[in-house]
Amino acid sequence: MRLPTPSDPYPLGGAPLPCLIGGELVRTGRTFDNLSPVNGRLVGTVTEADATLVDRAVQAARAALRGPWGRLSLAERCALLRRIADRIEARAAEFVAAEIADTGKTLQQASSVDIPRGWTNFRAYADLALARSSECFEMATADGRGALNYSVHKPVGVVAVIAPWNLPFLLLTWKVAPALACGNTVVAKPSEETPSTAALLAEVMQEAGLPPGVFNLVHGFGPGSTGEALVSHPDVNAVAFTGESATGAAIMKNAADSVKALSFELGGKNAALVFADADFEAALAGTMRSVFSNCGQVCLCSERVYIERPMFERFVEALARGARALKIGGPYEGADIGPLISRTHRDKVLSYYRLARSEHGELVCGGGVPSFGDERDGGAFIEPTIMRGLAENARCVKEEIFGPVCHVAPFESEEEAVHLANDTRYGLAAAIWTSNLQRAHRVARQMEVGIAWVNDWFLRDLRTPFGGVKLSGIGREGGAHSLAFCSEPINICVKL
Ligand code: NAD
Ligand code: 6OD
Repeated sequence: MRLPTPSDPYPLGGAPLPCLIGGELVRTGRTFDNLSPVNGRLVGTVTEADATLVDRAVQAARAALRGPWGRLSLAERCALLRRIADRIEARAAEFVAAEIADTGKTLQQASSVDIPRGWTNFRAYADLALARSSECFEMATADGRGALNYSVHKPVGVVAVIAPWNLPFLLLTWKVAPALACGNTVVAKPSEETPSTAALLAEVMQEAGLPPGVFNLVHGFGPGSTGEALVSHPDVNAVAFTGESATGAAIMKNAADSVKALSFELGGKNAALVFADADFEAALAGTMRSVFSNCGQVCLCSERVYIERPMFERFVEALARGARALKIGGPYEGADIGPLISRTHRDKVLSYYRLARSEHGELVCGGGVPSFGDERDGGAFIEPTIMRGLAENARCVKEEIFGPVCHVAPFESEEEAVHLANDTRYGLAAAIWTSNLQRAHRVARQMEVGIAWVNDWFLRDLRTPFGGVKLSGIGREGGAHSLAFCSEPINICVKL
């Protein structure tokens, strides 16, 4: 893959980013600004879709269900998905540059995780949809001739896809790909913070030859704006949403009147459990990654790190050394972590750093804002931070912060470790570090989460169930789970 350089122009410069509705690029004059979190400068302006435009997008998606798209065979649809993947890969440098422009994330993160996962999502769901089988049950009947039940998968209809800003392209395509693979049409809304890779995806959809109206893109905000209009639209059949738990609750209310199918991937307050028998270096490197990757802005990040007492002080010292050594900087500077997504989000994370002090915690390292003496001081950079000494019911230990921060605490026994990990209203992911195989299996199955990693973190096989329990979500995505959400099975019972 050719990597972009800082001198590459923003790939979508010029007119405001348009919405894509029924195959037409639409600009209305109603726009909002997209600011760079690296320096606060304007990246570009974006067309905001109001309720009228959202309605047009939904109607275009409905109409496309009855058009050529609805008549394509599964193999033809999957060939289109592969063409989309190929076009993304061919334009990878633009996608990486666009993701970086919106988020400020490091070149390494965008080019090795975010964008490759985008094209992989399309290929994976093309493979999965083609390999899917359907159920068949033979039954006995009173006349002795029997009957055959078999199921056929039909599309759900119009699927609304709403994505957050932390892994914008990865998470948007993660939901768009299975929806299209199953023959649905889509109205996608990226986060207002990160419109650019979605805008490039709209171009790619057209290049790949997707019929008009199959993929529609609306930009805008959530409450009282594009997002709310989309999820309450009566002609949207299903909503696939990733974002905050509170937003999931709001969407649920607005989707209730038309009883839409919902798939929610929500927030987390994930625990890492480091047992004293763990490989120290592997656990340390893994925990550095699980706390600080993407500047802590991954729903799976470990914000609570529990370490078995005999290893506690040594592990905390090493973790703090690692955190202090992280290079903070702009996307093209070879930094380990970039900025948070915005000044507003930084204010929220800093408020937790202050709260930790007032909750009688100690900041082992970090807690502030770095100073560069250049334009990056206008950005949203923040110091990686480790807290200790907080009570288990402190807000910093209970609430999702979504920054480069964790609280560390010791545990005395396996039972206590399990109790601490599960003592939260969230239930997304856990990371368990141990060299005791029996303990690994025993502890993992006691985790009240959707995803438990043993001796690794964020190792993904796209066929596996992905999602959370409690406040962390509804349903599972990944593999057969996404295909099931995106399809309506119809059982056909044939009397023989
Ligand atoms: P957010 O909930 O603020 O916004 C997500 C999306 O929802 C955006 O596109 C936003 O415009 C839209 N939105 C907001 N209010 C809406 C409403 N009332 N109706 C319809 N749409 C609305 O989340 P965020 O701040 O963009 O992302 C960070 C959050 O996402 C964190 O809580 C993180 O844990 C979570 N997240 C979860 C997962 C997961 O897989 N479980 C993955 C990534 C992020
Ligand atoms: O890897 C994935 O499929 C996925 N949904 C990751 C989510 C990360 C949260 O920020």
